[in-house]
Amino acid sequence: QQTGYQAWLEFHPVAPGERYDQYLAYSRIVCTEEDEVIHTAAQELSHGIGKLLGRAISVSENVEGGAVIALGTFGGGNALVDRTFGDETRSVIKPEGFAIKSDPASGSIVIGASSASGVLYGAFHLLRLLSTKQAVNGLDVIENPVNMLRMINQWDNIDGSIERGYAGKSIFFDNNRITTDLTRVRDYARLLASSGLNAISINNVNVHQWETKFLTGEYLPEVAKVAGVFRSFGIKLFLSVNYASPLEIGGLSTADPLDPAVREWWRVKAAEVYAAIPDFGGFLVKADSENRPGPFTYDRDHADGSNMLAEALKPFGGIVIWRCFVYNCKQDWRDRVTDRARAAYDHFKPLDGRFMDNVILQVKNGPMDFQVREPVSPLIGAMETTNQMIEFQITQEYTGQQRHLCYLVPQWKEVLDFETYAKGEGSSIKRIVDGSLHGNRFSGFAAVSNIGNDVNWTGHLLAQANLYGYGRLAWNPELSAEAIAEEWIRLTFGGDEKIVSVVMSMLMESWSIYEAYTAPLGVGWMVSPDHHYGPNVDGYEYSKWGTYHFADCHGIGVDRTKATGTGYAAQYKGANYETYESVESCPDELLLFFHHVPYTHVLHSGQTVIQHIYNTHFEGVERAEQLAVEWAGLKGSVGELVHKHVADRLAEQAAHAREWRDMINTYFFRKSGIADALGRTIY
Ligand code: GCW
Repeated sequence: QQTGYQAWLEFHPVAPGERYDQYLAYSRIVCTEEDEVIHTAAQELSHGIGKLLGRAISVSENVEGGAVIALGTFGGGNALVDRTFGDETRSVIKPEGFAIKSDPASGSIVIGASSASGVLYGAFHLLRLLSTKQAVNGLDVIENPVNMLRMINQWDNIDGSIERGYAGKSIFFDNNRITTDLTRVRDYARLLASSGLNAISINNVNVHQWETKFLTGEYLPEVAKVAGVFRSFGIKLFLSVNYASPLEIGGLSTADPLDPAVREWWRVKAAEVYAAIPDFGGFLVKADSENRPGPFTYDRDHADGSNMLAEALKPFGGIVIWRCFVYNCKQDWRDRVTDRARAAYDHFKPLDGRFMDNVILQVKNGPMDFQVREPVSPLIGAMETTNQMIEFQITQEYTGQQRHLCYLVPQWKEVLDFETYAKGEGSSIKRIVDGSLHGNRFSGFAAVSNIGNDVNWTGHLLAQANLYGYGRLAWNPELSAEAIAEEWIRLTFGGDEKIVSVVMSMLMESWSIYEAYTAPLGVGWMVSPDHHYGPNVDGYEYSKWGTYHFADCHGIGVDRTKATGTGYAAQYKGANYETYESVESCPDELLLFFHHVPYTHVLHSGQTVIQHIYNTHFEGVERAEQLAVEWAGLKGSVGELVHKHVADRLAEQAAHAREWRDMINTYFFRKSGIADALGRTIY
């Protein structure tokens, strides 16, 4: 039962009449270079086209004769590539970019790039055109990735569990060993490369005892094998490392970043890692965060800590990716001054200018933690001389855990398009994380993966759209959420227009539906503690995690204004600060993130806060039920097993949405004593 295993690389056969004859014209794939990644590209073309046409297409070195698909690097020896692309094209292709052009003389399609990975991305691009049945005569494509680092973070543990994983166990680790059969890892590498990604860290940022040993001879040879699999798809391997490694595996008595013995230990360690993996990417570090060790223990700061690692990696071209998810996770709920939302900015902004140029700060998209709705992190863009990358969460920790449908690309798009005013107008988040605004040496995207060893990778089949969409967006943040969804649907389900339109509307509505029946108006949390699935309005209200809504009988929300609150709003620049500071101009969807207001406060929508809560929760459930109805209409159009699988998830979602609705509505009815204007049932 391989349902969904091929994901967007299913290559549904092209029917005669659907350009079958046009595609059939290409007699072979011409590849003349001896390079692992280019060979991968040729094999992928041969495999994909073979499946599309239902007949084998061979790979050959013979450039002459007939219409072919040729691929290679500029000046790499493939005569068709060299003949097709002149200096003008070559000069606009960046290291991982590619060009695809039809050669009118021979009728061939030629893929050219300046690097082997560019060739691979070009091959996957062509396959995407073919699988979505597009015309491929007269092609003239030029593509360059907008972001340099396009990375996936696994939160996988050596025992096979996955922190915040909702799709089975790890494909990398099992029973305290690195998996020896790497077939599935290879299939994952294909999925990642075909969506445009180029980097992966394979272990959880919470690095526990056994994973700390990945840096030792006990595990390095196995890690190197995994790196080898990813290498053939142009993907660089990184490891999450434990800041206290010198203590835990080095026999030192300190991990103080300014201690010469500690620095020396990391230098030697880096050399060992590079001896095993010459193209190793670098270290990903969660330090002084949620009880993980870090430089604070030694009264040092995050610049000291990250620079020490950067110095060790520098001779080998490695980088340090240092996470900014640093806050007080032992807060007293009675403390009304400390505000978790402020923490990343308060910790890191003063350090601007102190980081080595091979350090990148990885900042979560919002100031809290991947809630269904948060403002954009004010730290992104606020450090002019520091490399930054953004972190998204593909795994749906707070957005339905892949039991509910929540297509996250629209949320990410909103974040990327957000105007920060970091350097005046034109300072959107996407221009900061692509490195262009501040002229950074390194920058890009990272995201927490949503895959596990479930047959369909992501638990909910439709959650594959988030993984695919993340890769496509990292390649080009200008792509629309709809365009990405349409590609994904066509690649996954084939070209049936009814499927395209139904699934498209389901995906595009899903984030707003999930938001409607869960935590209202940007307030967040209200989930069951620890596992974070399902409603619990006060679950985090009297906890140590800095996650409060302050609902009482009069009103709700967190006053984060400068005038009367925690001052968080003042971390934003220019018009953003003014917009959020004022209760009049603050957008409805973020009102309770920035302000504490009475239940009778009237929103821009014209509704009171309490009536908004009731309305969205009743409507949210109806809309969730509607998703199931829409999907039911596809019975017979999609495979039976897939249909049942998704139908089951949607039924569970609708039932669970009712639970959310009734708990939230009842809670606020009891707190406020205000009845629903429409007299619907509240308990
Ligand atoms: O979202 C929280 C999660 C933790 C996670 C942490 C982080 C890996 O609940 O499970 O730890 O964020 O991002 O470090």
